Amino acid sequence: MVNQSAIPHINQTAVDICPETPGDGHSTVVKGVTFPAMYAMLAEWAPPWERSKMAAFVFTAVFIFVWRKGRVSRRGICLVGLCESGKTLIFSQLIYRKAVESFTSMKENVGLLNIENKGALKVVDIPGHERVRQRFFDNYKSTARGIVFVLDSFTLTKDIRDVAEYLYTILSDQVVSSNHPQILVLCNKQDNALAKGPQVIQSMLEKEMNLLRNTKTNQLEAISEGSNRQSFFLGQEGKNFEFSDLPLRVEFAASNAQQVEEMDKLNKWLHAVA
Ligand SMILES: Nc1nc2c(ncn2[C@@H]2O[C@H](COP(=O)(O)OP(=O)(O)O)[C@@H](O)[C@H]2O)c(=O)[nH]1
Ligand SMILES: [Mg+2]
Repeated sequence: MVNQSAIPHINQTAVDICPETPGDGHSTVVKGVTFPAMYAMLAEWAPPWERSKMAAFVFTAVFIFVWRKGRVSRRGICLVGLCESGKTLIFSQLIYRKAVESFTSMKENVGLLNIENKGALKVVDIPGHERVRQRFFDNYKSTARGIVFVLDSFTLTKDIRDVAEYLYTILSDQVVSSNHPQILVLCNKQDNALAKGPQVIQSMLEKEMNLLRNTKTNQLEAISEGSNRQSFFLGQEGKNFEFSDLPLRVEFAASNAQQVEEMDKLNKWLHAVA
């Protein structure tokens, strides 16, 4: 947890803001008139043969309106990853422009990050502890415009199974699959001489996610004959797992959170996503 009293408030910061209620601002009421009421009014004037065309048009317009509004209103960036991967240090570098020593946190940190010409993003540092991380992610996932999955590029060899499990859970989450936030796998702690680079990490994770997918598929088929298969099967059937087969955009980048200037890939990605 970041020591708040020691931190200058550079941007507007808002620690522990409640997440937006999913669906907020998605109402299709325009100045007190609902779309169904508008349609009924227009339908009275239109000849009968034009009504089905009009219904299709209104339906498409409402769909685009709601979809765009949902995307525009999602301004969250979730920092996720195992404990000790560097999430809180990255959070403090982004929000306070300085490194703050942190200890294992059981609570999220929330702060606003202004992106030039693009408005503010709400950055949320989700605790990595296995017992609490899902609950916090569930609170914020529907507001996520982007998800930064942080990993320690040095300890990855030892932690590969845990890292792949957590990443698999996030990528197969139903809200994530339907909202399509952009995903960045941030290969942190690159200052360690034995750290693996992003390309090697990508192929290590692809191999591990492939094994995991086989295990999960076999387990599920053993108990329920594949009825829930669609909800977690990632990638393409009949071939090894690859990130490029996902309907989500998943990118890989390197960082050293101890030096702000070595976080430029993350900053560029945030700028593109905002
Ligand atoms: N050498 C090095 N240490 C880092 C880096 N990022 C984080 N750390 C350190 O790793 C430890 C865990 O970082 P923290 O941000 O608390 O991890 P979190 O549990 O994911 O929030 C702290 O001592 C950080 O100073 C990095 O890029 N390089
Ligand atoms: Mg932390």
